Amino acid sequence: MPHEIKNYVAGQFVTSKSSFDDINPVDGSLAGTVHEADQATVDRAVGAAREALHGPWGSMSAAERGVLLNKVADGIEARFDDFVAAEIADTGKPLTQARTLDIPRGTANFRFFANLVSTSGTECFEMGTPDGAGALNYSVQKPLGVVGVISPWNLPFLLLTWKLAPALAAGNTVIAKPSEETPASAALLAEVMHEAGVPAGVFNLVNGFGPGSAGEFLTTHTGVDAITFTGESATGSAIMRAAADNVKALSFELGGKNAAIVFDDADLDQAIDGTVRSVFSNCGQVCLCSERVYVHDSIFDEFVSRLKVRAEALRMGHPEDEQTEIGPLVSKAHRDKVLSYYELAREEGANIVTGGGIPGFGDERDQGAWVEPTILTGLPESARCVREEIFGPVCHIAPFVTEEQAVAMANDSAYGLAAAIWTTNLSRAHRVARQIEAGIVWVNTWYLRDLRTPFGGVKLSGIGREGGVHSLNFYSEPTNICIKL
Ligand code: NAD
Ligand code: 6OD
Repeated sequence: MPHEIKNYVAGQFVTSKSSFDDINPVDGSLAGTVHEADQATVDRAVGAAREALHGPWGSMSAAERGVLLNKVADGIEARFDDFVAAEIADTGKPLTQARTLDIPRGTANFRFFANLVSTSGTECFEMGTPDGAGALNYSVQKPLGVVGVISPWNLPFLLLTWKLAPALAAGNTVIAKPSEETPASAALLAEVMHEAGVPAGVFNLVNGFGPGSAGEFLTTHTGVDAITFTGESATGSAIMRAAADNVKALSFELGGKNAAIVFDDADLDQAIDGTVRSVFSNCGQVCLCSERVYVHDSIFDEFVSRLKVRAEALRMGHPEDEQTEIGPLVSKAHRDKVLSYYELAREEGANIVTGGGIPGFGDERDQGAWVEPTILTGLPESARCVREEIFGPVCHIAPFVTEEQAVAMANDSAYGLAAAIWTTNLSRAHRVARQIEAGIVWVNTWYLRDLRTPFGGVKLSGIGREGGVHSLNFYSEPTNICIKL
């Protein structure tokens, strides 16, 4: 039964005149109808958020906000299966992944920042003065104000809550705009916020698109103090321009074209397992996925043929099937983009080791957004398929001979989000990791997360860092108070 998704403004669920379809990418069926927020709805949300800054929310201590956010986490846990079902209906991702990663991380995000903010303090400096009496400097940490949270479709609930939780923990009020492709889990979250007793106006939800819709209304709104955004680098540029007029604070987690380097001293079983995960997880739709794999010349052929066997063995299936390892892409529009890169790879002279097309099922899934896991070799480093983010289940594998060459190839990118290094040589691991131009470097693992660590990218991959105190530092700012004694 398709669901109806409303906006949530000033503590009320509101409809609008215009709506759009929420499509299930497994088979192209209608998952729901979404009310698109117009300018007036966004204006009301901004007004409610500003008012709430000065209401009960503004006078709560960090510890009291923490209690409320832990209640939100309890509410997500109580409706765990509903959240899993919503995430699957929007994305087609395997149930096993939604159950073990997406939804548990949403809960963990709230608990982690609720607890962190409750135990955070500020700095204090005693200073000398000419009269010998001295002075005391201390700072009070204040929220930024009204924060617009704009999130993408690939890990919808994980990435939305990764921003919402610290923004709220730090005392801001928020207006969330989830991706138009994946609005369902955010709508459930609005219900949980409501039931948990989060004061009206503290959390608002507006649905819609980017340009000419809720996204642009938020980024150009003079009542919004900050924008936190995860999505494509080109969208980041557009938001930066839109937000420039009233100098909003910006936090950007953007695209990637991540490298993996497999040295000849790697534990090959471990490197292959890890590369299967880092290339094909979530059907390649994780910003951290490896799209460029560099393998030492002496193990290149063995690596390629073993990865091919593993890619071809990935079980494509219905998300609800516990055996399923890989689902469809998020939409047919995104599939067109990924397929256009498969075509471009052929034009650029790639060797298609496996995949390169659309799987045939002979059932309703033929109406969905499926593509084959794909491995490419043989392209020059200048090829567009090696330089541009594809964001699908695909990688290009190239050989290298020296460590210096591997580092240079990995760094030869406009992006700099994450990298994975596979080696058993400890000195090499340290030496190479610090030379890589990326915000995150994993050694002998991939996507292993500690929520306290800095998360973000360099170059086109973003501005700033999220995680632990880095998030709290973005979502709040200190006022220094100097007291002459
Ligand atoms: P996208 O940039 O198309 O959309 C992201 C969000 O921005 C959506 O909510 C969309 O409606 C909104 N938006 C689009 N144009 C806008 C505009 N002009 N003004 C305001 N809002 C606008 O990204 P996507 O396709 O949803 O997500 C995939 C991209 O996100 C990939 O590039 C991926 O690498 C990146 N990503 C990065 C990270 C990270 O942590 N660095 C994490 C996840 C995804
Ligand atoms: O795990 C996280 O905290 C995080 N921000 C993951 C981002 C994944 C990108 O698709």
